[in-house]
Amino acid sequence: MSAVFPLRVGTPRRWAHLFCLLIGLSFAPWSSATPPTQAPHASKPVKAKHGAASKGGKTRHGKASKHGAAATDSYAHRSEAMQWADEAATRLDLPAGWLRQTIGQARRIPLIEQLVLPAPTPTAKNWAAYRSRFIEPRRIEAGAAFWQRHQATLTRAEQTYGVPASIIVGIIGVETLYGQHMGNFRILDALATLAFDFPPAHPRARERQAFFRGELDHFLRMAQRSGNDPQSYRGSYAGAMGMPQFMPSSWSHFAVDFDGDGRIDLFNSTADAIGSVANYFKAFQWKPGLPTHYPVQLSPGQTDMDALLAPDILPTFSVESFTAKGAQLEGPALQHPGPLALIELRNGEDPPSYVAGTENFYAITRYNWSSYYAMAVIELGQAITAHRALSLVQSNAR
Ligand SMILES: [Ca+2]
Repeated sequence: MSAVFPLRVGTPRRWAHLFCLLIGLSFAPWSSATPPTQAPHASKPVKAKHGAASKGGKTRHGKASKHGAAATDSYAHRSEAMQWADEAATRLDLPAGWLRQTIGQARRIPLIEQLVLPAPTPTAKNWAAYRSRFIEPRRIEAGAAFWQRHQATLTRAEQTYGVPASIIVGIIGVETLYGQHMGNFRILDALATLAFDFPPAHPRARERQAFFRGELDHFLRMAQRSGNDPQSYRGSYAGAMGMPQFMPSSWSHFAVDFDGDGRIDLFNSTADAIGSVANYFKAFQWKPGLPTHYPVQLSPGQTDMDALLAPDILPTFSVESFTAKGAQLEGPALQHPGPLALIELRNGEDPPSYVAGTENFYAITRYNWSSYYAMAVIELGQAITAHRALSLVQSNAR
């Protein structure tokens, strides 16, 4: 799985573009009209977004099709793609005829080539604005209903993997609004486009193209193994799939059959989605019982901000060194056993927000490499927990 790669602060939507240029990630995960999709990834960060499919597009031939592809954009007509298919059949030990046929069915989607490029004009980071997109009544209510409906499965996941229900519910809520927005691009088209036609204008085009060729490998293997039609899979423009928006490599490495029906289905089995999210965090060193973060007070002029922010979000400081640098903690935080990071969340023109992030905060950023994303997941989970408690009080009062 991914090498530890400490980030500066997170990267809400278009801001992510500039940030990605700096640190070598490729995608801006968020669109203003839609929830962020990210993708748990096996070796490189990938962020995707939902709803981009609705933008549609026209082909260069002037004939519009759903995602801007025309029949002539089929990879059946591309000799290098078919050559890749022949090599992949040997490398992956898959039937050559099946693989040639599958790649021949893939279509190049020009819209996706645009979507992976960094935004020309980055926007100022704003946690308050970002937060308001996810900590919202309809998502909280949908999350409470999801929790209620799948309470036994969530409890079993917590017992099995040590990951609290609130985090799992927060992830699936931020990712796809509990399965309501799983993306509508054909995964085969998306991965083929990014594997064979990754835009050279991207600052890390070569590396990203190699990454997507690896994801296409994983996708082909899982589709062939499942017996499903590879064209039937749909998801984000970057190839993220199902309720938790797993990339194919994450599906291969971390997805689990949590309803025991003998197969893994992150599209239709909520239990498989819940178990897979929990298993992902267990794999990324989630520590059962450890808080994700604590409040922190910073005194102007008395805090060594440069030193505290230098490690980015990687938990580095003991409580003693954290407080010695002027970051004030209180209550349980003073007994925190592990390392801490100073998490800075910018608020546009207003002063930034800060928390002391633990190793579990960091674990959430392994799902999507953004502290804004992690904080939204945590706060959505907290808001749903509070909503459930209030509902319980109200029902007891009746
Ligand atoms: Ca299953």
